[in-house]
Amino acid sequence: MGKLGMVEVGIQAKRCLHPAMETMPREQLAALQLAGLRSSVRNAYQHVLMQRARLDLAGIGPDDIHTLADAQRLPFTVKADLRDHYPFAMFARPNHQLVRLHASSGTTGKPIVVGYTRHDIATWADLMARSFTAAGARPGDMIHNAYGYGLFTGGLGAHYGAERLGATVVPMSGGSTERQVTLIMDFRARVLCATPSYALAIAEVADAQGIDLRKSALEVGLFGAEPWSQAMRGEIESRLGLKAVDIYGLSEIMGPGVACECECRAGLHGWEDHFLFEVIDPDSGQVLPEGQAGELVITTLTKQALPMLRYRTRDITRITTAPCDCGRTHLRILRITGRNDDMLIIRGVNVYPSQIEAVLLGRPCIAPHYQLVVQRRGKLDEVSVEVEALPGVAAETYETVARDVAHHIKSMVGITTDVCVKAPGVIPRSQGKAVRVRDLRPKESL
Ligand code: DLL
Repeated sequence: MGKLGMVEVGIQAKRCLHPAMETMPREQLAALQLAGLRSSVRNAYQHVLMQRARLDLAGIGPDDIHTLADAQRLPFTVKADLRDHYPFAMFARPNHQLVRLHASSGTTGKPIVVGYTRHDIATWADLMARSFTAAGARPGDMIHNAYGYGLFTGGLGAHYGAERLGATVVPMSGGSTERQVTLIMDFRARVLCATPSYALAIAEVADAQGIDLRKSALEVGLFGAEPWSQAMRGEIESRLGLKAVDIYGLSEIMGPGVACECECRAGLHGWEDHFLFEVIDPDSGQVLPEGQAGELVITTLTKQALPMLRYRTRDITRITTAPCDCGRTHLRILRITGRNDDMLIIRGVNVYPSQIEAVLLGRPCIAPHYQLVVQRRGKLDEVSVEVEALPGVAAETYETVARDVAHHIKSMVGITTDVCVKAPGVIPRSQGKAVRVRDLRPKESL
Protein backbone atom coordinates (compact mmCIF):
# COMPACT_ATOMS: atom_id res chain seq x y z
CA MET A 1 0.00 0.00 0.00
CA GLY A 2 1.33 3.44 -0.96
CA LYS A 3 1.85 6.31 1.45
CA LEU A 4 -1.45 7.85 0.53
CA GLY A 5 -3.18 4.57 1.28
CA MET A 6 -1.57 4.46 4.73
CA VAL A 7 -2.69 8.01 5.45
CA GLU A 8 -6.22 7.22 4.31
CA VAL A 9 -6.42 4.15 6.52
CA GLY A 10 -5.01 6.28 9.38
CA ILE A 11 -7.74 8.85 8.91
CA GLN A 12 -10.42 6.21 8.68
CA ALA A 13 -9.08 4.36 11.71
CA LYS A 14 -9.75 7.49 13.76
CA ARG A 15 -13.40 6.86 13.05
CA CYS A 16 -13.10 3.51 14.83
CA LEU A 17 -13.96 3.27 18.51
CA HIS A 18 -11.32 0.55 18.96
CA PRO A 19 -8.88 1.26 16.08
CA ALA A 20 -6.30 -1.43 16.95
CA MET A 21 -8.97 -4.10 17.26
CA GLU A 22 -11.09 -3.02 14.30
CA THR A 23 -8.14 -2.80 11.88
CA MET A 24 -6.17 -5.79 13.25
CA PRO A 25 -4.48 -7.91 10.56
CA ARG A 26 -6.65 -10.93 9.83
CA GLU A 27 -4.03 -13.49 10.96
CA GLN A 28 -3.92 -11.86 14.41
CA LEU A 29 -7.69 -11.75 14.48
CA ALA A 30 -7.77 -15.48 13.69
CA ALA A 31 -5.41 -16.21 16.60
CA LEU A 32 -7.67 -14.23 18.89
CA GLN A 33 -10.69 -16.12 17.60
CA LEU A 34 -9.05 -19.47 18.18
CA ALA A 35 -8.35 -18.61 21.82
CA GLY A 36 -11.95 -17.37 22.17
CA LEU A 37 -13.36 -20.48 20.55
CA ARG A 38 -11.45 -22.75 22.93
CA SER A 39 -12.60 -20.84 25.99
CA SER A 40 -16.19 -20.66 24.78
CA VAL A 41 -16.32 -24.43 24.16
CA ARG A 42 -14.77 -24.95 27.60
CA ASN A 43 -17.34 -22.65 29.20
CA ALA A 44 -20.21 -24.49 27.51
CA TYR A 45 -18.77 -27.93 28.29
CA GLN A 46 -18.07 -27.21 31.94
CA HIS A 47 -21.24 -25.33 32.81
CA VAL A 48 -24.12 -26.41 30.54
CA LEU A 49 -25.29 -30.01 30.92
CA MET A 50 -27.01 -30.10 27.54
CA GLN A 51 -23.91 -28.77 25.80
CA ARG A 52 -21.67 -31.31 27.52
CA ALA A 53 -23.92 -34.20 26.48
CA ARG A 54 -24.05 -32.95 22.92
CA LEU A 55 -20.30 -32.39 22.65
CA ASP A 56 -19.63 -35.83 24.14
CA LEU A 57 -21.96 -37.35 21.57
CA ALA A 58 -20.11 -35.55 18.77
CA GLY A 59 -16.81 -36.79 20.24
CA ILE A 60 -15.32 -33.33 20.61
CA GLY A 61 -14.25 -31.44 23.72
CA PRO A 62 -12.51 -28.18 24.62
CA ASP A 63 -9.07 -29.78 24.19
CA ASP A 64 -9.81 -30.89 20.63
CA ILE A 65 -9.97 -27.39 19.20
CA HIS A 66 -6.63 -26.84 17.47
CA THR A 67 -7.59 -24.66 14.51
CA LEU A 68 -10.56 -22.48 13.62
CA ALA A 69 -11.63 -25.15 11.12
CA ASP A 70 -12.26 -27.45 14.10
CA ALA A 71 -15.35 -25.33 14.74
CA GLN A 72 -16.93 -27.25 11.86
CA ARG A 73 -16.90 -30.39 13.99
CA LEU A 74 -19.03 -28.75 16.67
CA PRO A 75 -22.74 -29.58 16.71
CA PHE A 76 -25.20 -26.82 15.76
CA THR A 77 -27.46 -25.07 18.23
CA VAL A 78 -30.98 -24.08 17.13
CA LYS A 79 -33.78 -21.94 18.53
CA ALA A 80 -35.68 -25.06 19.65
CA ASP A 81 -32.79 -25.85 22.02
CA LEU A 82 -33.48 -22.62 23.88
CA ARG A 83 -37.20 -23.41 23.99
CA ASP A 84 -36.57 -26.96 25.18
CA HIS A 85 -34.32 -25.67 27.96
CA TYR A 86 -36.65 -22.85 28.97
CA PRO A 87 -36.04 -20.79 30.95
CA PHE A 88 -32.46 -21.04 32.25
CA ALA A 89 -31.02 -24.49 31.50
CA MET A 90 -28.71 -23.23 28.77
CA PHE A 91 -27.10 -20.63 31.03
CA ALA A 92 -23.49 -21.21 31.98
CA ARG A 93 -23.76 -19.02 35.08
CA PRO A 94 -26.04 -19.24 38.13
CA ASN A 95 -28.78 -16.62 38.31
CA HIS A 96 -27.10 -14.63 41.07
CA GLN A 97 -24.27 -13.84 38.62
CA LEU A 98 -26.65 -12.46 36.00
CA VAL A 99 -27.50 -8.78 35.86
CA ARG A 100 -30.14 -8.89 33.11
CA LEU A 101 -32.52 -11.12 31.16
CA HIS A 102 -34.12 -10.48 27.78
CA ALA A 103 -36.65 -12.62 25.95
CA SER A 104 -38.06 -12.95 22.48
CA SER A 105 -41.79 -12.49 22.10
CA GLY A 106 -42.15 -15.99 20.63
CA THR A 107 -45.28 -16.10 18.49
CA THR A 108 -45.63 -19.82 19.10
CA GLY A 109 -45.07 -21.62 22.39
CA LYS A 110 -42.69 -20.44 25.06
CA PRO A 111 -40.47 -17.41 24.51
CA ILE A 112 -36.72 -17.86 24.49
CA VAL A 113 -34.84 -16.32 27.38
CA VAL A 114 -31.30 -14.99 27.26
CA GLY A 115 -29.11 -13.89 30.19
CA TYR A 116 -26.11 -11.60 30.66
CA THR A 117 -23.41 -11.22 33.31
CA ARG A 118 -22.10 -7.74 34.11
CA HIS A 119 -19.17 -8.49 31.82
CA ASP A 120 -21.53 -9.54 28.97
CA ILE A 121 -23.46 -6.28 29.30
CA ALA A 122 -20.19 -4.29 29.20
CA THR A 123 -19.11 -6.13 26.04
CA TRP A 124 -22.50 -5.50 24.45
CA ALA A 125 -22.35 -1.78 25.29
CA ASP A 126 -18.84 -1.65 23.79
CA LEU A 127 -19.93 -3.36 20.58
CA MET A 128 -22.99 -1.16 20.24
CA ALA A 129 -20.81 1.93 20.80
CA ARG A 130 -18.43 0.54 18.17
CA SER A 131 -21.36 0.07 15.81
CA PHE A 132 -22.65 3.60 16.47
CA THR A 133 -19.19 4.96 15.69
CA ALA A 134 -18.90 2.93 12.49
CA ALA A 135 -22.30 4.28 11.42
CA GLY A 136 -21.15 7.86 11.94
CA ALA A 137 -22.41 8.71 15.44
CA ARG A 138 -20.06 10.67 17.73
CA PRO A 139 -19.69 11.40 21.45
CA GLY A 140 -21.89 14.37 22.28
CA ASP A 141 -24.57 13.40 19.74
CA MET A 142 -28.23 13.44 20.69
CA ILE A 143 -29.48 9.90 19.99
CA HIS A 144 -33.23 9.39 19.70
CA ASN A 145 -33.87 5.74 20.50
CA ALA A 146 -37.20 4.48 19.14
CA TYR A 147 -36.38 0.78 19.53
CA GLY A 148 -38.75 -0.85 21.99
CA TYR A 149 -37.56 -0.96 25.62
CA GLY A 150 -38.32 -4.02 27.70
CA LEU A 151 -37.70 -7.68 26.98
CA PHE A 152 -36.76 -6.86 23.35
CA THR A 153 -33.00 -6.29 23.09
CA GLY A 154 -33.31 -3.28 20.74
CA GLY A 155 -34.12 -0.53 23.25
CA LEU A 156 -31.70 -1.27 26.07
CA GLY A 157 -29.02 -2.52 23.69
CA ALA A 158 -28.92 0.78 21.81
CA HIS A 159 -29.34 2.71 25.07
CA TYR A 160 -26.26 1.25 26.78
CA GLY A 161 -24.25 1.61 23.58
CA ALA A 162 -25.20 5.27 23.23
CA GLU A 163 -24.21 5.99 26.83
CA ARG A 164 -20.96 4.08 26.40
CA LEU A 165 -20.21 6.20 23.33
CA GLY A 166 -20.65 9.37 25.36
CA ALA A 167 -23.79 10.47 23.57
CA THR A 168 -27.01 11.78 25.10
CA VAL A 169 -29.76 9.21 24.72
CA VAL A 170 -33.48 9.98 24.47
CA PRO A 171 -35.06 6.70 25.70
CA MET A 172 -38.23 7.06 23.65
CA SER A 173 -39.10 3.40 22.89
CA GLY A 174 -41.73 2.66 20.20
CA GLY A 175 -45.18 4.26 19.98
CA SER A 176 -46.57 7.78 20.64
CA THR A 177 -45.48 8.61 17.14
CA GLU A 178 -46.61 12.25 17.16
CA ARG A 179 -44.56 12.80 20.28
CA GLN A 180 -41.56 11.14 18.63
CA VAL A 181 -41.73 13.75 15.88
CA THR A 182 -42.00 16.64 18.34
CA LEU A 183 -39.05 15.44 20.42
CA ILE A 184 -36.84 14.70 17.39
CA MET A 185 -37.41 18.34 16.32
CA ASP A 186 -37.23 19.98 19.76
CA PHE A 187 -34.22 18.06 21.13
CA ARG A 188 -32.43 18.30 17.79
CA ALA A 189 -31.52 14.60 17.61
CA ARG A 190 -28.65 13.89 15.20
CA VAL A 191 -29.08 10.09 15.31
CA LEU A 192 -32.25 8.02 15.05
CA CYS A 193 -32.53 4.35 16.08
CA ALA A 194 -35.65 2.48 14.92
CA THR A 195 -36.79 -0.42 12.81
CA PRO A 196 -36.85 0.70 9.15
CA SER A 197 -40.63 0.24 9.00
CA TYR A 198 -41.13 2.38 12.10
CA ALA A 199 -38.80 5.07 10.71
CA LEU A 200 -41.19 5.35 7.77
CA ALA A 201 -44.20 5.45 10.09
CA ILE A 202 -42.54 8.38 11.92
CA ALA A 203 -41.95 10.13 8.59
CA GLU A 204 -45.58 9.65 7.66
CA VAL A 205 -46.87 11.12 10.91
CA ALA A 206 -44.46 14.06 10.50
CA ASP A 207 -45.91 14.70 7.03
CA ALA A 208 -49.42 14.65 8.44
CA GLN A 209 -48.36 17.21 11.05
CA GLY A 210 -46.88 19.40 8.32
CA ILE A 211 -43.36 18.87 9.71
CA ASP A 212 -40.49 18.31 7.31
CA LEU A 213 -38.03 15.91 8.95
CA ARG A 214 -35.53 16.70 6.22
CA LYS A 215 -35.13 20.05 7.97
CA SER A 216 -34.50 18.40 11.35
CA ALA A 217 -31.01 17.88 12.81
CA LEU A 218 -31.12 14.16 11.91
CA GLU A 219 -28.04 13.00 10.00
CA VAL A 220 -27.65 9.30 10.76
CA GLY A 221 -30.12 6.45 11.28
CA LEU A 222 -29.30 2.98 12.61
CA PHE A 223 -32.00 0.72 11.27
CA GLY A 224 -32.35 -3.01 11.80
CA ALA A 225 -34.22 -5.83 13.56
CA GLU A 226 -36.07 -6.75 10.34
CA PRO A 227 -35.15 -7.31 6.70
CA TRP A 228 -35.26 -4.22 4.52
CA SER A 229 -34.33 -3.59 0.92
CA GLN A 230 -31.99 -1.13 -0.74
CA ALA A 231 -35.11 0.54 -2.18
CA MET A 232 -36.43 1.01 1.35
CA ARG A 233 -33.10 2.63 2.27
CA GLY A 234 -33.61 5.16 -0.54
CA GLU A 235 -37.16 5.86 0.59
CA ILE A 236 -36.13 6.42 4.23
CA GLU A 237 -33.22 8.65 3.26
CA SER A 238 -35.34 10.87 1.05
CA ARG A 239 -38.16 11.15 3.60
CA LEU A 240 -36.00 11.75 6.68
CA GLY A 241 -32.98 13.45 5.13
CA LEU A 242 -30.40 11.26 6.83
CA LYS A 243 -27.88 8.54 6.05
CA ALA A 244 -29.54 5.18 6.72
CA VAL A 245 -27.20 2.51 8.10
CA ASP A 246 -27.99 -1.18 8.49
CA ILE A 247 -27.43 -2.79 11.91
CA TYR A 248 -27.87 -6.48 12.67
CA GLY A 249 -28.10 -8.64 15.73
CA LEU A 250 -30.18 -11.25 17.51
CA SER A 251 -31.05 -11.94 21.11
CA GLU A 252 -29.66 -15.47 21.13
CA ILE A 253 -26.19 -14.13 20.30
CA MET A 254 -26.34 -10.77 22.14
CA GLY A 255 -28.82 -8.29 20.67
CA PRO A 256 -28.20 -5.39 18.25
CA GLY A 257 -24.55 -4.69 17.41
CA VAL A 258 -23.39 -8.16 16.31
CA ALA A 259 -22.69 -6.50 12.95
CA CYS A 260 -23.10 -3.00 11.56
CA GLU A 261 -22.36 -1.09 8.39
CA CYS A 262 -19.59 1.50 8.36
CA GLU A 263 -19.78 4.76 6.44
CA CYS A 264 -18.92 2.87 3.21
CA ARG A 265 -22.20 0.91 3.54
CA ALA A 266 -20.91 -2.04 1.55
CA GLY A 267 -21.93 -4.78 3.97
CA LEU A 268 -22.13 -5.05 7.75
CA HIS A 269 -18.87 -5.58 9.65
CA GLY A 270 -19.32 -8.62 11.88
CA TRP A 271 -17.28 -8.05 15.03
CA GLU A 272 -14.97 -11.01 14.78
CA ASP A 273 -13.11 -10.47 18.04
CA HIS A 274 -16.34 -11.59 19.76
CA PHE A 275 -18.06 -13.83 17.21
CA LEU A 276 -17.14 -16.52 14.71
CA PHE A 277 -19.23 -16.34 11.54
CA GLU A 278 -19.90 -19.16 9.06
CA VAL A 279 -22.34 -19.53 6.17
CA ILE A 280 -23.77 -23.01 5.64
CA ASP A 281 -25.98 -24.76 3.15
CA PRO A 282 -29.24 -24.90 5.14
CA ASP A 283 -30.08 -28.36 3.79
CA SER A 284 -26.77 -30.20 4.10
CA GLY A 285 -25.29 -28.18 6.97
CA GLN A 286 -21.99 -27.96 5.06
CA VAL A 287 -19.95 -24.76 5.30
CA LEU A 288 -20.10 -22.84 2.02
CA PRO A 289 -17.16 -21.11 0.35
CA GLU A 290 -16.89 -17.37 0.96
CA GLY A 291 -19.32 -15.36 -1.17
CA GLN A 292 -21.99 -18.03 -1.55
CA ALA A 293 -25.45 -17.37 -0.15
CA GLY A 294 -26.62 -19.54 2.71
CA GLU A 295 -27.64 -19.55 6.36
CA LEU A 296 -25.56 -17.49 8.77
CA VAL A 297 -24.18 -19.47 11.71
CA ILE A 298 -22.64 -17.65 14.68
CA THR A 299 -20.53 -18.86 17.60
CA THR A 300 -19.95 -16.54 20.56
CA LEU A 301 -16.30 -16.26 21.59
CA THR A 302 -16.51 -14.19 24.77
CA LYS A 303 -20.02 -14.55 26.21
CA GLN A 304 -20.06 -15.76 29.81
CA ALA A 305 -23.71 -16.35 30.67
CA LEU A 306 -24.90 -17.86 27.40
CA PRO A 307 -22.13 -19.32 25.25
CA MET A 308 -23.61 -20.25 21.87
CA LEU A 309 -21.92 -22.84 19.71
CA ARG A 310 -22.70 -22.67 15.99
CA TYR A 311 -26.10 -21.05 16.39
CA ARG A 312 -28.21 -21.40 13.24
CA THR A 313 -29.68 -17.94 12.77
CA ARG A 314 -32.05 -18.89 9.88
CA ASP A 315 -30.89 -15.61 8.27
CA ILE A 316 -29.87 -15.86 4.64
CA THR A 317 -26.84 -13.88 3.52
CA ARG A 318 -23.30 -13.97 2.11
CA ILE A 319 -20.02 -12.97 3.72
CA THR A 320 -16.82 -11.43 2.37
CA THR A 321 -13.38 -10.96 3.91
CA ALA A 322 -12.29 -8.60 1.11
CA PRO A 323 -10.73 -5.40 2.51
CA CYS A 324 -13.20 -2.56 3.10
CA ASP A 325 -12.34 1.03 2.13
CA CYS A 326 -12.84 2.08 5.75
CA GLY A 327 -9.72 0.20 6.83
CA ARG A 328 -11.56 -2.18 9.13
CA THR A 329 -10.45 -5.77 8.65
CA HIS A 330 -13.49 -7.51 10.15
CA LEU A 331 -15.50 -9.47 7.57
CA ARG A 332 -18.67 -8.10 6.05
CA ILE A 333 -22.08 -9.73 6.08
CA LEU A 334 -24.04 -8.64 3.04
CA ARG A 335 -27.60 -7.40 3.45
CA ILE A 336 -29.78 -10.13 4.97
CA THR A 337 -32.25 -11.07 2.24
CA GLY A 338 -34.66 -12.74 4.62
CA ARG A 339 -35.13 -15.56 7.07
CA ASN A 340 -35.44 -19.18 6.05
CA ASP A 341 -38.76 -19.23 7.93
CA ASP A 342 -40.09 -16.30 5.87
CA MET A 343 -39.22 -17.80 2.52
CA LEU A 344 -42.31 -18.54 0.48
CA ILE A 345 -42.36 -21.16 -2.22
CA ILE A 346 -44.83 -20.03 -4.85
CA ARG A 347 -45.22 -22.58 -7.64
CA GLY A 348 -41.67 -23.70 -7.14
CA VAL A 349 -40.14 -20.21 -6.97
CA ASN A 350 -38.44 -19.26 -3.72
CA VAL A 351 -39.44 -15.75 -2.73
CA TYR A 352 -38.52 -13.50 0.19
CA PRO A 353 -40.83 -10.62 1.11
CA SER A 354 -37.90 -8.21 0.66
CA GLN A 355 -37.78 -9.06 -3.07
CA ILE A 356 -41.39 -8.02 -3.48
CA GLU A 357 -40.70 -4.94 -1.35
CA ALA A 358 -37.93 -3.89 -3.74
CA VAL A 359 -40.40 -3.98 -6.65
CA LEU A 360 -43.15 -2.13 -4.77
CA LEU A 361 -40.86 0.69 -3.72
CA GLY A 362 -39.78 1.23 -7.30
CA ARG A 363 -43.33 1.84 -8.60
CA PRO A 364 -44.98 5.25 -8.86
CA CYS A 365 -48.29 5.90 -7.05
CA ILE A 366 -47.49 3.28 -4.36
CA ALA A 367 -46.70 3.99 -0.68
CA PRO A 368 -44.00 1.92 1.08
CA HIS A 369 -46.51 0.02 3.25
CA TYR A 370 -47.50 -3.49 2.27
CA GLN A 371 -48.51 -6.96 3.43
CA LEU A 372 -48.33 -10.27 1.66
CA VAL A 373 -51.24 -12.63 2.22
CA VAL A 374 -50.46 -16.29 1.59
CA GLN A 375 -53.31 -18.68 0.96
CA ARG A 376 -53.66 -22.22 -0.23
CA ARG A 377 -55.93 -22.90 -3.19
CA GLY A 378 -56.16 -26.60 -3.88
CA LYS A 379 -52.60 -27.84 -3.64
CA LEU A 380 -50.96 -24.56 -4.58
CA ASP A 381 -49.87 -21.60 -2.50
CA GLU A 382 -50.86 -18.19 -3.75
CA VAL A 383 -49.75 -14.74 -2.70
CA SER A 384 -51.79 -11.62 -2.80
CA VAL A 385 -50.06 -8.33 -2.30
CA GLU A 386 -51.90 -5.65 -0.36
CA VAL A 387 -50.36 -2.30 -0.95
CA GLU A 388 -51.38 1.32 -0.42
CA ALA A 389 -51.79 4.08 -2.95
CA LEU A 390 -50.01 7.34 -2.27
CA PRO A 391 -52.28 10.14 -1.05
CA GLY A 392 -53.70 12.03 -4.01
CA VAL A 393 -53.83 9.04 -6.37
CA ALA A 394 -57.37 8.79 -7.77
CA ALA A 395 -59.29 5.70 -6.60
CA GLU A 396 -60.44 5.04 -10.21
CA THR A 397 -56.82 4.35 -11.17
CA TYR A 398 -56.19 1.77 -8.41
CA GLU A 399 -56.90 -1.13 -10.76
CA THR A 400 -54.51 0.12 -13.41
CA VAL A 401 -51.84 0.64 -10.72
CA ALA A 402 -52.47 -2.90 -9.43
CA ARG A 403 -51.99 -4.37 -12.90
CA ASP A 404 -48.74 -2.44 -13.33
CA VAL A 405 -47.42 -3.68 -9.97
CA ALA A 406 -48.42 -7.32 -10.71
CA HIS A 407 -46.70 -7.08 -14.07
CA HIS A 408 -43.45 -5.85 -12.51
CA ILE A 409 -43.53 -8.50 -9.76
CA LYS A 410 -43.96 -11.14 -12.46
CA SER A 411 -41.09 -9.85 -14.54
CA MET A 412 -38.67 -9.12 -11.68
CA VAL A 413 -39.45 -11.86 -9.13
CA GLY A 414 -41.00 -14.43 -11.44
CA ILE A 415 -44.27 -15.11 -9.62
CA THR A 416 -47.87 -14.33 -10.42
CA THR A 417 -49.58 -12.35 -7.67
CA ASP A 418 -52.95 -10.86 -7.09
CA VAL A 419 -52.31 -7.19 -6.26
CA CYS A 420 -54.83 -5.15 -4.33
CA VAL A 421 -54.28 -1.39 -4.09
CA LYS A 422 -55.85 0.09 -0.97
CA ALA A 423 -56.54 3.61 0.20
CA PRO A 424 -53.80 5.49 2.10
CA GLY A 425 -53.50 4.55 5.79
CA VAL A 426 -55.25 1.18 5.59
CA ILE A 427 -52.28 -1.19 6.01
CA PRO A 428 -51.37 -1.52 9.71
CA ARG A 429 -48.25 0.47 10.73
CA SER A 430 -45.62 -1.12 12.95
CA GLN A 431 -44.05 0.39 16.04
CA GLY A 432 -41.36 -2.26 15.98
CA LYS A 433 -40.89 -5.17 13.62
CA ALA A 434 -43.36 -4.93 10.73
CA VAL A 435 -45.63 -7.89 10.00
CA ARG A 436 -45.04 -8.39 6.27
CA VAL A 437 -46.69 -11.76 5.80
CA ARG A 438 -50.20 -12.85 6.81
CA ASP A 439 -50.17 -16.57 6.42
CA LEU A 440 -53.73 -17.90 6.05
CA ARG A 441 -52.70 -21.43 5.08
CA PRO A 442 -54.14 -24.10 7.36
CA LYS A 443 -51.50 -24.87 10.02
CA GLU A 444 -51.49 -28.64 9.47
CA SER A 445 -50.70 -28.23 5.78
CA LEU A 446 -47.40 -26.38 6.39
O1 DLL B 1 -33.95 -7.81 16.36
C1 DLL B 1 -31.95 -7.33 17.62
C2 DLL B 1 -31.84 -6.01 16.95
C3 DLL B 1 -32.42 -4.89 17.52
C4 DLL B 1 -31.09 -5.88 15.78
C5 DLL B 1 -32.27 -3.65 16.90
C6 DLL B 1 -30.93 -4.66 15.16
C7 DLL B 1 -31.54 -3.53 15.72
P1 DLL B 1 -34.33 -10.43 17.75
O2 DLL B 1 -35.63 -9.83 18.16
O3 DLL B 1 -33.83 -11.61 18.48
O4 DLL B 1 -33.19 -9.36 17.86
O5 DLL B 1 -34.46 -10.76 16.20
C8 DLL B 1 -33.37 -11.21 15.48
O6 DLL B 1 -34.16 -10.17 13.46
O7 DLL B 1 -32.30 -13.20 13.31
C9 DLL B 1 -33.01 -11.40 11.82
O8 DLL B 1 -33.92 -12.33 11.28
C10 DLL B 1 -33.73 -10.10 12.10
N1 DLL B 1 -32.82 -8.96 11.91
C11 DLL B 1 -32.15 -8.28 12.85
N2 DLL B 1 -31.42 -7.28 12.28
C12 DLL B 1 -31.63 -7.37 10.94
C13 DLL B 1 -31.17 -6.66 9.79
C14 DLL B 1 -33.14 -8.15 17.20
N3 DLL B 1 -30.36 -5.61 9.91
C15 DLL B 1 -33.73 -11.40 14.05
N4 DLL B 1 -31.59 -7.08 8.58
C16 DLL B 1 -32.56 -11.83 13.20
C17 DLL B 1 -32.42 -8.13 8.45
C18 DLL B 1 -32.51 -8.46 10.71
N5 DLL B 1 -32.90 -8.83 9.47
